[in-house]
Amino acid sequence: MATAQQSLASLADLSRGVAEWVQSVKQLTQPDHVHWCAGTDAEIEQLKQQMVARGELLTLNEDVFPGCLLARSDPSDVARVEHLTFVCTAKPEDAGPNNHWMDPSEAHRRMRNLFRGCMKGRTLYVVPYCMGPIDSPYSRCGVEITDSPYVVVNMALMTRMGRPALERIAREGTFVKGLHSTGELDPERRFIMHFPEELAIESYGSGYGGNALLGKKCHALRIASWQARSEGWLAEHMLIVGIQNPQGETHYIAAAFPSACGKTNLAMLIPPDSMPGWKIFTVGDDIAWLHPGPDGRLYAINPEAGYFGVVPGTNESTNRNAYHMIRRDTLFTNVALTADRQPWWEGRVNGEPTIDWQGRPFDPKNGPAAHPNSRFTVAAKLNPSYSPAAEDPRGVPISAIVFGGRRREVAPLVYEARDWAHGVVVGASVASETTAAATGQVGIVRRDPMAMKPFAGYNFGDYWRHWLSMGSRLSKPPRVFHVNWFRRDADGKFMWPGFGDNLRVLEWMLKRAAGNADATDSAIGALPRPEDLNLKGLDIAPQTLQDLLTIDRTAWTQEVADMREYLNEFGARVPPEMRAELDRIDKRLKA
Ligand code: SAT
Ligand code: MN
Repeated sequence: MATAQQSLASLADLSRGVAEWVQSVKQLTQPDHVHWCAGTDAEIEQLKQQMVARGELLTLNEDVFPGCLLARSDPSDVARVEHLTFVCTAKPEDAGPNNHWMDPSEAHRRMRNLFRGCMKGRTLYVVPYCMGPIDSPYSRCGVEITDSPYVVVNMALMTRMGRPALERIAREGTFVKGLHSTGELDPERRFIMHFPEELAIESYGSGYGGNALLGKKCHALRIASWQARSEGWLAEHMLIVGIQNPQGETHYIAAAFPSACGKTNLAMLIPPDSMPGWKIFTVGDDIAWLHPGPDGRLYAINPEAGYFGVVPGTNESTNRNAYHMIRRDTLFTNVALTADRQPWWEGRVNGEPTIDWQGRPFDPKNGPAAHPNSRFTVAAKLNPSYSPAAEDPRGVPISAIVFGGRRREVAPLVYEARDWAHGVVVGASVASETTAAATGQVGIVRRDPMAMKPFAGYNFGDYWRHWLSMGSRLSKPPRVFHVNWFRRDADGKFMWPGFGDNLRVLEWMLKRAAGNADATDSAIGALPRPEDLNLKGLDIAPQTLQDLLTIDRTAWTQEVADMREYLNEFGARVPPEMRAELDRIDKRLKA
């Protein structure tokens, strides 16, 4: 205890700004104890053991899943809550129609009422963290105050957490303030508030990932996107992956897809047997911070240090890397259990569930055994395809940016934007079927520009303008592509095999970027012809491939009209260049 107290005192001494803020939060929330997280393995181990002793974490089969634990959330608290997530800027139009807005003083007043006395009987944890390599000029720090040890354990996996982060904060004198309490887990008393002008986040009433691990979506996307706009960079919902060809050259791609649309799988892709010599290196699976580099290229860092991935569907053939990675030292949330206490999920292939995600005897009448948004939290370093470049403070140079959504129709397998400005319109027109990652109906197609609909911390009109302006800061901008792995045929079957075979599409992109792959020019951009793709060893009917690579003029004319209408929601803030791009596409569709 004495050493814990000493370490507490010396950590607090590191940053007066943090200590003062902790003091004021302590007065408001009235915890029984305060614990400053140093971020050591021993500290996290002890925390886990306390949670196991209290029944808040369950141990799993140590022979098969060593070091793994299971958390079960409240059944009403299993996903992000977009309807309860607010961006609180002084002017409502700065948050834009893409966000829910609340006046900052009203939001603070409400949150103060919720936080008042909420930590009585609990421990207040001070969690200093760094988003990005600790020595990167692109990294940014924050401090999360939380009363959830589950959040602490997750933050220790997902960020560079503890003393080094606090030391950096002391040096820089600035940090993002995130205040979180699980409260009563009452959906009626749940809010996720962002104050970008104050670099502050207040979250109450949920313990779920994106609502509660404030370094992730709240800081690294909503607050960071706001900062990035004023500082000349981009904070994006993108995986970063290095692709090494058989000649030994590695090129990096950043790709934006909505939640639960396969970012983790693409980031850890296993090349098909028919593509020997190809290797994949994962830099990140969810978030990219992108900066213009000294050579006029765009450089990316992954602000995170771990993965918070969707479990169902993970198996030896869909994602072998992830399947092996989550065999040890992994925190599972809301999966089912087998009779011998192994975690189980739909699509695991092996084993049978006996206990469902809510701890009840499994009965198919109650729905799936694992929650469709059940998650694994695991350190990125355990990924067999983890790239050492993820630690490079300069980041990695990006050759191609890829946008994609989950769409049964309209969008072809892949197409390439004409130039950067067209690429911005391609990104802005991403549409996707909703998934279990957010509360609400699943399978509804909605616009999700740059896969940032739930995460852009400011008005999309201004965001697109910022994206356009980034083009002029880059003498060698990445090529921009759009993909759709989820096209279905008339029988509802997926037309493209996806997973490892997506590498064939990535290969074409990299060849385009290097100037040595062909394509046909279409109204919406450049499409590969079947012969432009590496199809060796791929079992696909020629007609299916043809259909995947053809655009339907009528459907696309409608798509452009829909897009125009969508842009109108943002009124005068939409850069005129975007409407001009749509006019150009329209004209070509009609020609
Ligand atoms: O809940 S998270 O936002 O962390 C995961 C996701 O929805 O992408
Ligand atoms: Mn995500």
